Amino acid sequence: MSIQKKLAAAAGLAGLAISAAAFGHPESSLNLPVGVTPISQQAHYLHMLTLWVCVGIAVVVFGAMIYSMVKFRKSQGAVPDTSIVHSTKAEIIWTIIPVIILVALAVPATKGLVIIEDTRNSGLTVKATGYQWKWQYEYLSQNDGKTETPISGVSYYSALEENSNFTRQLGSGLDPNKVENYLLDVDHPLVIPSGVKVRLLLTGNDVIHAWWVPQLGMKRDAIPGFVNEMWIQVDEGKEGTYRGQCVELCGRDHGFMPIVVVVKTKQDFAAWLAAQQPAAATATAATTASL
Ligand SMILES: [Cu+2]
Repeated sequence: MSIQKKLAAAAGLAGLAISAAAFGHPESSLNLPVGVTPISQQAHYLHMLTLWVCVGIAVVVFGAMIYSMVKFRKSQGAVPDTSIVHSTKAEIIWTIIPVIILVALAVPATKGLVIIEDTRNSGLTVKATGYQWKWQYEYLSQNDGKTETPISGVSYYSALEENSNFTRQLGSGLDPNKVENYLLDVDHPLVIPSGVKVRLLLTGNDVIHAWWVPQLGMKRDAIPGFVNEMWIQVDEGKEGTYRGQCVELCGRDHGFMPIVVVVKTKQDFAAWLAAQQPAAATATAATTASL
């Protein structure tokens, strides 16, 4: 076997291995994650549906091309065809079929978009503000389906965790490989309950940032002067820690403002929120007293 053929075979095998890894493993870094919210699962479903439609089209188109090139090659005495070129019937068929495929894909895609934009009937509203280079989370209100209850004084900054921060400094002499969740950990994560529709209001205080946690399926810009909104609802039983990053190039330390979301059960979240409020109330009282 020539070197070229060996290289081609090796490349083919590597490609197959990568494809198998990408599609066979649920947490593959090459494929879109399935995620833990209805939106992320819907996005994954649409992504895979479109992928397999594209694979089907590629098989048909490239199959016909390769078959035609091999079967009707000049050395076999093939002569140019005159029936398909400028055939109105053929042109109508190859226009209508792609239109049907696109419309068929647009229906589930539009349904998904409508769901993504529907932030009504949320159980918790949190405002996230992007700063150079950290996030601020402010818990605004809770809704039990009947009444909207304001949450007072629960607001905090979420910045890069200090081990990552020390290690990242030029000439720190520290080994990033020894820092757990290097550059993907914060001092105060966003805490939300599972099984509750959480509405997130997004804005920026200086430049444009963007909030993205892949497992939650949502990414949206945080723009100064505007309030964007989105919602996330983590499935019950999927409590845990989910990580993301600012995904808008927002300046020198853009790579150092990660996002961490801790999802707790409804009961644990209620306890956490109650624990935050006395501290917030004390801090407010102290500020007022000092004025
Ligand atoms: Cu940013």
